[in-house]
Amino acid sequence: MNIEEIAKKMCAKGKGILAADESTGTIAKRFKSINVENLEKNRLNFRQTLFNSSGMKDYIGGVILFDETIKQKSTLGPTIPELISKHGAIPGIKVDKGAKPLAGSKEETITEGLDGLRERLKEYYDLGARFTKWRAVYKISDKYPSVQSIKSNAHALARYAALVQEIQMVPIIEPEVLMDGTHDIQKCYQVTTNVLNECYNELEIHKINLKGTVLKPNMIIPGSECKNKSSPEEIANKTLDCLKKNVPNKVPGIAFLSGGQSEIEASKNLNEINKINDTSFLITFSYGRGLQASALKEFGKDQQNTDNIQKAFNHRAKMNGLSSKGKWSENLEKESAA
Ligand code: 5MM
Repeated sequence: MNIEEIAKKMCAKGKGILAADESTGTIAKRFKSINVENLEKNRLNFRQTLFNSSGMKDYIGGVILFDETIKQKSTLGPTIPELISKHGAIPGIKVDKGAKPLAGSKEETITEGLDGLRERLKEYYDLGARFTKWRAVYKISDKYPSVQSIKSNAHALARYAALVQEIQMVPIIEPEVLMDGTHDIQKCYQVTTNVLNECYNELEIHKINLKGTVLKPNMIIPGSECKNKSSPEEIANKTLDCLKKNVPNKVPGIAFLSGGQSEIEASKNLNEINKINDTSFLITFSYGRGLQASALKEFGKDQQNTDNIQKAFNHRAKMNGLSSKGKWSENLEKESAA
């Protein structure tokens, strides 16, 4: 498959992406919330249980892994990338080295990881990865994001994407405007507009083949502490409007991050977006918490109860698969959960 075909397969109708690329620090937080010790064997057990779920085949087009995970052999026999491929999904890898304080604007971050990236990509390709992910993070406040943060992160994303396409892998471009704060939905719309504009400006300068990319953006939603809540219809309309105005048509797929929304909110909003979707983009999910929160709870109750963990994961995967077609409903949510 060439990169344009891979990008389409990752976002195929009814399917989305499982973001299981939590770095050791992030998975530590997730495990702490369920009182599980952050040991390599526990991380492997949780992740291989998800990757071996029956829901993978119908609803998951790709899985984003962390460096440790892509190199692990499952206790079920195959390596982790083999296990994912066996279930019909494409293995991918997070290649950034995290968001670090931005010199000159230290309350903001710049995502690092470009040094030595060409060599790391070769290693990941040989391990079976066919797509990659790099996440830039922008916070909203009275003075942020700064022009410095918008420009430097877009530049890094474009340099990353160029290296990834050089080795024939698909770069997921993830510019995440955080939902933390009291800002309203309009502010999120404006900031996301500026961020996306600068990203596509840099991607053009770096001669990226947009048909071989996937965008992983935030939805347009009010800040988590904003007093004015928005309906799913408003979120869907504003999100689609922002994408139509700022994302070139050549981009084949858009896979949202859940960004701290609850599992149900993330499904409901994605569904609403796809009910309206009047664009040429395949619009789907690339959720971490939005796909794993319930399964993680089950893992916390009993790490060996594979059935319950997989049931929880299969349910969320199915619900989001429906949302990616605009076919989710509250009733199906309850029926399928029961
Ligand atoms: C799964 O979490 C990813 C890794 O985060 P760290 O590098 O900070 O450990 C994260 O990039 C994730 O892919 C996206 O934020 C989407 O996840 P959510 O939970 O927002 O859907």
